[in-house]
Amino acid sequence: MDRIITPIIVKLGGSVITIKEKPFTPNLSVINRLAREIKRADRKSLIIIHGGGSYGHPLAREYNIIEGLKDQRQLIGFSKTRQAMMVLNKMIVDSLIQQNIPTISVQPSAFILTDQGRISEMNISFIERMLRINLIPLLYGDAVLDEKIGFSILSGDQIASNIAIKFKVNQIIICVDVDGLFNEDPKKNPKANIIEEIELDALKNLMNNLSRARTTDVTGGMFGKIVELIPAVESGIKVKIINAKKVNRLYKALKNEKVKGTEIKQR
Ligand code: IP8
Repeated sequence: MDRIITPIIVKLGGSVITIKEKPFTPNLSVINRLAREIKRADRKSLIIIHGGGSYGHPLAREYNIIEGLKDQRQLIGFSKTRQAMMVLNKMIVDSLIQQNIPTISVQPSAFILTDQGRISEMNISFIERMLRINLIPLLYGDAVLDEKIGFSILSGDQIASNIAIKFKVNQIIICVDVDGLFNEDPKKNPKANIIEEIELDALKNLMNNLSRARTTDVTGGMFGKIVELIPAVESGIKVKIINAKKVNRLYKALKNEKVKGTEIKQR
């Protein structure tokens, strides 16, 4: 069997692929454009992971899935959250297949188990086999079974970080709806500057400025993202945060061309 080419991981944030303020509303024009950019970039070895956006998060919040099973009434919420993610996932697979990208949807809740929200079991051999024959695995943040608390929410960022470490990837591209990390909260201070490059130590200091409160994500928005990505950066993986709502940024990042955004490096 062929040797595996080191993949790049692309995380498509929920704020990019859905309209965050409108429950269950996909941003189809963006999804389709991103599929075209991925096609044009023509990378053979790629793992794509998407977030929950206005599909997974409202239900996860309504039924408090992240805190685990405390009340039987949450069960239907667990089902609905998983189902909503599959509905969103289908639109993204359809769009990628439309571009002739050989995408295979991989349901995280069917092969990943958590222990109080942290990945405890994950069999990546299927993903590895897909990569060996140039299939593109597509995963997503999901409602998953949990060893201790029954179930929980697993963010796409935690999946991205874990898989990146397991496959020793060189780079994770994080697609969000802002231009990158800023030295201050740009929503509070419009004069805030974008940080083009940051090392891990400086990032840890900056973490205090990343607002936790305003987010609609049960998994913590930008703050939660960074926390999840730190282990990947610590193991030498480059993380690039870009605004994928802007045309061609994902394409350029995939082609390793210079693109506006924030690059997080170990040192
Ligand atoms: O948007 C969360 O994934 P994320 C998925 O990557 C659900 O944090 C089900 C809310």
